[in-house]
Amino acid sequence: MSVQKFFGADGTSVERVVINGPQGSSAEVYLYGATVTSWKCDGKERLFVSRLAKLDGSKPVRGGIPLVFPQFGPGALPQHGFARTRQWTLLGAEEHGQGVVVNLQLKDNEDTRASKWPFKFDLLYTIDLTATTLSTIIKYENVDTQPFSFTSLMHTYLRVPDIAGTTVTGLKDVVYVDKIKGGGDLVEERDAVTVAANEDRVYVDVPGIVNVNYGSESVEIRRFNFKDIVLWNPWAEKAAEMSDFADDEYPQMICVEAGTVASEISLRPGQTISCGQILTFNGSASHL
Ligand code: TA6
Repeated sequence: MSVQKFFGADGTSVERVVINGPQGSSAEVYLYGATVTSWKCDGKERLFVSRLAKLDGSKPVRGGIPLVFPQFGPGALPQHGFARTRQWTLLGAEEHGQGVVVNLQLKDNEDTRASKWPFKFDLLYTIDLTATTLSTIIKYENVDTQPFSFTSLMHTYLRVPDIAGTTVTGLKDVVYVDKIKGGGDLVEERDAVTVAANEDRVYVDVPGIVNVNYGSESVEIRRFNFKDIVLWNPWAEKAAEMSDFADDEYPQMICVEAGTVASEISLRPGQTISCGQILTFNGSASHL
């Protein structure tokens, strides 16, 4: 088990770290946006990153786990907020009995304080890799003198062998908002949700564990203090509109994103909350 640092062109600042965990597991994190860009376990890559993704800090990474904070979607700030386009600080890394943990930090700076969300904050991001799990938890702290509210999400791009053979379970009877069809609240009727077109849905207050299943394998998404799940696939039409996403890639990915976006998280000065997810790869898919 180890953690390797890779430096940027200037040779002094860390650009990304590679975490080598037990049983051949590994993960890669770019300090730009604290974006996890790779998670390998059981010998395969489990996250999707477009082959056209920008990894030079010129725009958010098209793939992996971009972090959405303090605003989900469009709004007063740029789409999905500023956390995914900021340089985070590597605080350190350490091994523990089952794996390796890496800590990163983002604090407000002159730019964020000049933005439409000018509050003082401190985010501590803990990424923990074990043989079959990747845990990503953020501790949000209000270091301002004012209360503040925000929405946040882990915009996870999962790699799948084929979207046609992929299902998402754990969403039955959950209220959702269809951002494409518009209209009011709907209720999911399917045990196993399939994707066969451009989908963009916000499932609200999802009670339990969600699984993404393909063949005999699955990735379990266990949320921690996050209420909602966003499900997205651009399909052909939206893929064609994105310069950092190749037209033929949409069948190999599905975004199943843990967050609190249908309501806001509010923190008083000095208050903190920890939210995140634990992704578990399951080779036997015994839950199906
Ligand atoms: O999370 C789904 C979503 O909000 C979609 O509406 C789509 O815009 C996607 O995120 C990608 O957003 P981006 O700003 O990364 O192009």
